[in-house]
Amino acid sequence: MSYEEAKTRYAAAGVDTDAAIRRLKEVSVSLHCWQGDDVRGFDTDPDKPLTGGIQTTGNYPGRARTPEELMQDLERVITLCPGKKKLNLHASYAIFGPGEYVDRDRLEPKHFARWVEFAKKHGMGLDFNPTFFSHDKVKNGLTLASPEEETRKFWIEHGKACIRISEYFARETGIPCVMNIWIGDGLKDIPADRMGPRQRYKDAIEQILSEPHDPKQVKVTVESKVFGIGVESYTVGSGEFTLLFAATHPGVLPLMDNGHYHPTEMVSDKISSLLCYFDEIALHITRPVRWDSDHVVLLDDETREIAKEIVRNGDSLERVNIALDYFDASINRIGAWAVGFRSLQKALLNALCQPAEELKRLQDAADFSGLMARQEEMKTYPFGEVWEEYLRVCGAPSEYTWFDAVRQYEKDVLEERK
Ligand code: RNT
Ligand code: ZN
Repeated sequence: MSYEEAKTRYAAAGVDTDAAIRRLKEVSVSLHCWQGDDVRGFDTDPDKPLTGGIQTTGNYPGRARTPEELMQDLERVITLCPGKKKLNLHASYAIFGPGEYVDRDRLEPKHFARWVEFAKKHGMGLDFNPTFFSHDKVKNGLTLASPEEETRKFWIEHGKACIRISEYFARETGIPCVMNIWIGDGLKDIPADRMGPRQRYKDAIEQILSEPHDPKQVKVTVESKVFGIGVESYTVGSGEFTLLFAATHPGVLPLMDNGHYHPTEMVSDKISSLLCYFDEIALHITRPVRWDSDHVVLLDDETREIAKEIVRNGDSLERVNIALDYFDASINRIGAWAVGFRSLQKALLNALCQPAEELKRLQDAADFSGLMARQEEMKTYPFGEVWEEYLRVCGAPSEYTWFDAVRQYEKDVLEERK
């Protein structure tokens, strides 16, 4: 079947596939830098353990070890992925000059100048994350919620430095920067004091926010979590905590990571609730397998459903800041990166190719058998041809051949990294 035939088939269902393709081309998805090097970064010893309750598993050869290697890999990934991208950086990816080093509380825009150059070269905006993990000053698993004044102060200064860097990103690229606050602070076992750490965390974020910034340019988000490895009993930044923090602090947006909820809780069901109250929200799209394992995003049911919720309801697409968050060290990292990005693009394109108005009408008319049948019919529409057309329009490689480039890159570049 050709694209023209697929288009006609969709048109008969009331779906304009050309319009869907045009629409998706304008949607930016934030590509996380940390899939390329197993979340190690460059500012501390890369062999230091990853802390904060997150974990990368696997030892596939070819990990990026330097900023140059990471940029080289990112360039490869970018060419494999259709659609508009932002680059999502962590503060731990600061690039120092020879002999230069400053701790995280002293980071400056200049330490990210090469990333700005990279983003400009690729016409991308930049998003940012303070890095509250994998560092000596994580004390007893705590950062912003630590009972030690000095520890807290260090991390507050880090947060403020990151606001200044985010402002710089927005200014330089002309695209607003989403700055996400996530801390892994928590306790392994039953706490005696649940309130104290939360009060300290609240106060610490407020201090970070006191750093002058334009909330239209630097969009501060707070990410919740249910539990982390080694901190199973208590998480300071729980769902209620972060959602209410965002709700009570103008300009702050909630960020939902779909690995951060109990297994039967679905982020796809939460998006519309949050959009009833917030002008904008943010997402980390990942694939939790039994826990927050951060497996590579696939075109699975929940990813499709999240995508439908993002594109539904008129202006929702403008109000959701979409980012990816996964890290798999057990397979070719370039392939992992691109499979995740391409899968999300497929889910979004598929969502844009649904007869949304008709489906809503069926629901409102209580025609539930019709609704079920129609939704099932749409699953076997010739979506593959629409996807191919989108890839063509974006100049990205076809679904039938794209992985050859990954194999070739592995041979030419990754295998050389010994
Ligand atoms: C951890 C959070 C957080 C991190 C990144 C590296 O559970 O999901 O977003 O994955 O900041
Ligand atoms: Zn996340």
